[in-house]
Amino acid sequence: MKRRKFLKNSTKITAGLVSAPLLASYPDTRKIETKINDHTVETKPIAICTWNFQNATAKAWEVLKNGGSALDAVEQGVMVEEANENNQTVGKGGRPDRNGNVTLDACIMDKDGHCGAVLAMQNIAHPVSVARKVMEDTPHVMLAGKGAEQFAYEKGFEKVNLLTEKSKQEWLEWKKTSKYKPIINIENHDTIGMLAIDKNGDISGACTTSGMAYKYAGRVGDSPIIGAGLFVDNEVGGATATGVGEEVVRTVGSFLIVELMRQGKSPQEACEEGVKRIMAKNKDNTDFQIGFIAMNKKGDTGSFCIHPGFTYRQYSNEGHVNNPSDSFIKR
Ligand code: SD4
Repeated sequence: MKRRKFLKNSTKITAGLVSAPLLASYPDTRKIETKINDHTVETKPIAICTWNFQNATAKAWEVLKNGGSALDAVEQGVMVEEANENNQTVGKGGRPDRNGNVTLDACIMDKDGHCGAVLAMQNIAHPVSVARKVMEDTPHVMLAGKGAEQFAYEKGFEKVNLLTEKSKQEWLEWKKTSKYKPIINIENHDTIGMLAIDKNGDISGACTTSGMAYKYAGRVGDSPIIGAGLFVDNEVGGATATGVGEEVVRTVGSFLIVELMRQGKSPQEACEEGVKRIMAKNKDNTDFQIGFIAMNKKGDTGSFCIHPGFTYRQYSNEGHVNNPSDSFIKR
C-alpha cells in the first residue's frame, strides 16, 4: 500500500480490527522470570517496532520463537527494512542528502548496556550489522562517515550503490525548488526502531534510518544516538523513536522514557511524558511528527506521538497487531 494511503487509513485502524490469528505457540512454556535487584519479575517474549513493519517484526519474532536472543532478533528484524528498497527512509532505497548521497545512521544496544553505532555511512546496505560489529569488535561506540565505511569493508561488507533510480529521480525533482520542509507522517518517517525481549527475559533494541530526506551533507539525527533514538536498560525496559531527530536529541528522548519507567511509569505514561517534554520546548511549533514506542521488563508496551497517524507493530505469543498510537494533537 502506498505510504500516503496507508497513513490516511491508519487513523481508522483499531487494535481489534487488525489483530491477526494466534501465532504458533512460543516453544518454551515455562514462566519466564528475571531478577531485578532483589525481586523477581515475570516477563514475556515480544518484539515491537515503529510503524507497521509487519515483515520486520515477523522476522524478529521468528528468531525469538526459535530460542534466539533479543539482540539477534532486533538486528535481523530491522535488516528486513534495510533491504526493502520501497522504504525510502531506511537502507538501500533511502532518500539522499541534498548532494545526492544516501547516508545511513544506525545503532544497536544489548542487555548489558553494550552499544554500537554508525553515523552518516555511505555504500553499505546493512548499517545495523556494522553497528553491531562496532559494539562487539572495537573498543568504541560510534564510527562516522568514511571511517565507518572503511571499517565495514574490513569486516567483509560489500560496497553497494544505495541510491535507487526512484530516489534519484525524486531528488532531482526536489532540486528544482530545493525546499526543505519535512511533511508530517509522509516522506521522512519510515525509520525503524525495534525492541525485543527473549526467552531469558533479556531486552535489546536497534534503530536504523537514512535520516531526513535532502538533509545537509553530514547531518545526523537521533536514530544512531544512544539515549536519543534508542535506549535499553535491561533492568527497566527500552524505548526508541521515529520522527524529526533534532527534537528527539534535544530531550534525549529514549533515555528519558526509560528513566521515567524506572521511576514507576508504565511504557504508555512514559511515552506520553516524553512527547509532552518535547512539546513544552515547542510551544509555537507543532508542525512536525515524532513517535515513541517503549516496553518494560514485563513486556508491557506503549506509544505516543505528536500527530495522529503513527502506529507500531507488535508480535508476541498472543498474536500480532498493529497498534494505533494516541497523539498529543488530536486532529
Ligand atoms: C532522523 N529520526 O534522522 C530520523 C528520521 C525518521 O522516519 O525517524 N524517519 O531524524
